[in-house]
Amino acid sequence: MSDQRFRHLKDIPSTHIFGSGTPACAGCGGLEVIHQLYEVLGEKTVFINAAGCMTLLSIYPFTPFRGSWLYTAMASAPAGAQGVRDALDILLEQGRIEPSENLTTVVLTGDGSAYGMGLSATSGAIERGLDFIYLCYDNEGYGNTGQQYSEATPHGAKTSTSTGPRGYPGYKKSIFDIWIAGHPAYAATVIGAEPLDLARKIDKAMQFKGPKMITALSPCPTGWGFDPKESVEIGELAVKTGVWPLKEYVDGKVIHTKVPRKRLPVEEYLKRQGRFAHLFNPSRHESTLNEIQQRIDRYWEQVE
Ligand SMILES: Cc1ncc(C[n+]2csc(CCOP(=O)(O)OP(=O)(O)O)c2C)c(N)n1
Ligand code: SF4
Repeated sequence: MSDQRFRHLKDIPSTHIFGSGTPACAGCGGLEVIHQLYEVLGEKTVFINAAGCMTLLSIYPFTPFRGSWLYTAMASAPAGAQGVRDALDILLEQGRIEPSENLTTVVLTGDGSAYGMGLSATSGAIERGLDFIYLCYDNEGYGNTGQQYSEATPHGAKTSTSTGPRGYPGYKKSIFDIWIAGHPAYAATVIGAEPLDLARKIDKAMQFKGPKMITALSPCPTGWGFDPKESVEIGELAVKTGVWPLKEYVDGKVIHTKVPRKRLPVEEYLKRQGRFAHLFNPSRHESTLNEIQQRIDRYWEQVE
């Protein structure tokens, strides 16, 4: 079982197969997650990458990936993954490649694609039972083009397109709930700051054939406004305040893999990030702060 493979942090491979020196920002939480996923999956993995920050990783002739990587338009990564999977299956069936040459097919996409532009292609891939892993690194905005809001942006956050005194007026939607409505083989939320939880989930996902959906909250120093060295701490606070529930969907059931029983006040998370600074200075926006806290409390009351 997966939990036996990764019992302790030291059980997680640390081969550094994901190359260093990428063009991504220092402290990028998305990069942290890709690194951890790649360690668990190994180099027999092909990435199908929707346009976003991570498409800058491979700039010919340089790439941090050991194997293949394909760049698609924002809306099309799951369709690209279908083509790659079909090609591999045909080659396998015709004996033109050995089973040992098979590749794990992974879609890599930001939240702009996952929650918005790519949702239709994703829904189709789930419906067709495509055998792939879908990884959304969720930096809660369109990072590559200057952190415009996306449907993953949290209430009250300032983005380059939500500049009013109260920040983004909308509410982050739950991509996890949207995915599980389609009954994928597996779905999970993860975060780089909880590497053991993440490794166990990737390992468990690999035991299923079909669509395996993973969404990772990805602290983004550039878009969220914090020092790159605080990236892991911000991720830990997202879990400890209950902002980012860690959970998985298996056999039609949702299980929380970590329940923060003594939750820290959400302010501990918000006040560390420039995108929420206007909620504290020059004066406190009590109604917005209360509303954010109440929504988190309501979520966990239903779980506990
Ligand atoms: C249809 C379309 N509209 C706009 C763009 C320009 N564009 C390139 S990357 C990007 C942002 C993508 O945001 P997200 O998916 O959240 O990934 P991130 O940049 O945060 O990694 C945009 C808008 C595009 N490539 N395609
Ligand atoms: S903008 Fe954010 S998500 Fe994009 S590379 Fe920089 S830190 Fe990573």
